[in-house]
Amino acid sequence: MSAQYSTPAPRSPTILSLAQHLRQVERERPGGVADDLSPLMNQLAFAAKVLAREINRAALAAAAPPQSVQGGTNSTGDDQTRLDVYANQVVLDAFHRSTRLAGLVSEEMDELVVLSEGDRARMILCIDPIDGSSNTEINGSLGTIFGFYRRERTGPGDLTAELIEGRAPLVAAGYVFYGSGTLLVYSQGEGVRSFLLDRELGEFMMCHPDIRCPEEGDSFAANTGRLYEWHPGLQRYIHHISQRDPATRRPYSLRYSGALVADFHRCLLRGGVYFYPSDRGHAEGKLRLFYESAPLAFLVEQAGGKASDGRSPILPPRARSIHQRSSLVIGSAREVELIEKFVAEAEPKTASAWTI
Ligand code: FBP
Repeated sequence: MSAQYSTPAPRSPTILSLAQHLRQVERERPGGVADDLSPLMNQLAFAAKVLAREINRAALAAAAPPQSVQGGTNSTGDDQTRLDVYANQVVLDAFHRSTRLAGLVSEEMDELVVLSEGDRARMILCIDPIDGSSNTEINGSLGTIFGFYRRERTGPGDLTAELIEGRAPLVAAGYVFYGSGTLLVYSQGEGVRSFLLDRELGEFMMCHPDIRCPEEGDSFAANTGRLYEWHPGLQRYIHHISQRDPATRRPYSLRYSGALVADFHRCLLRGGVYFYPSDRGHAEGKLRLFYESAPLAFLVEQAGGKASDGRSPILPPRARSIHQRSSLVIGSAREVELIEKFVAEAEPKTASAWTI
């Protein structure tokens, strides 16, 4: 006798792929950002799958010198690894037939590349194809960081000027974290979600439907090797969080992986703070506004956290060039505020003395 199957009551699906989620948002918000974003996010997810496969074997490739560093130096003076160059090409290939993308800015390319002047090309993608490049050869965590900036109109125009003058606001952002699993975390302005790459299905599957960043934390991520080149307020902050006081969760633990994406992901899920201030080697900070600091600031604010340059909010990005650097303090709201308080209290009377 065959099994009797009763008709189950309709309920929201627990198994949801990224593609299904994007279609769902399109249906819920027709005619908005989602229409442009869905095909672009699917193309980005495809590029991430290709990179995840390559990154899986990056340590092996790097074991055969001199292949590892073949890239030379990028426009912001950083070494380019073979993987940086390869990843940049994967991203270009993934979007080169896109009718929705007007232009692309990458850490690995000097200038913005115009892709389409068509009447549906409203978005500009700013991307760091490989974040944490120094981890490539040691099988460490790596990431990809991206932001979609939406133009006021379509058609020919000076896209670089539109970005720098703030005429193309950030409307969606995220990162891919190549760690023990491959996670894609993103927001299009209605909360933060994560999707885990199921290699058997070849699909990004919903993992966290609504990520909230804890208000407080007990860990920090920073390259303390540069402590004595930092703003005095930051030096006093490190002293403060190193004192024992269980009531205020001190001493904090240091968790620094060499990859912003990995350290930020920990702060986003567990609470804590990541910061990269200016130092002797990086007068304006190290991280680039349009494809590192601003996209992560968009995400953390969507999740209830905060992001600043130690004094003022990162968003909206204020820049003179597409590769503009900024100091970054990001993570749990209370922890970012604590750093801002130490900086403000230590500001020398003559404001020009220290950059943060
Ligand atoms: P890349 O995008 O060139 O990798 O630079 C960013 C980054 O690697 C971050 O991921 C990381 O947090 C930081 O720089 C590490 O810098 P440092 O080695 O100076 O601590």
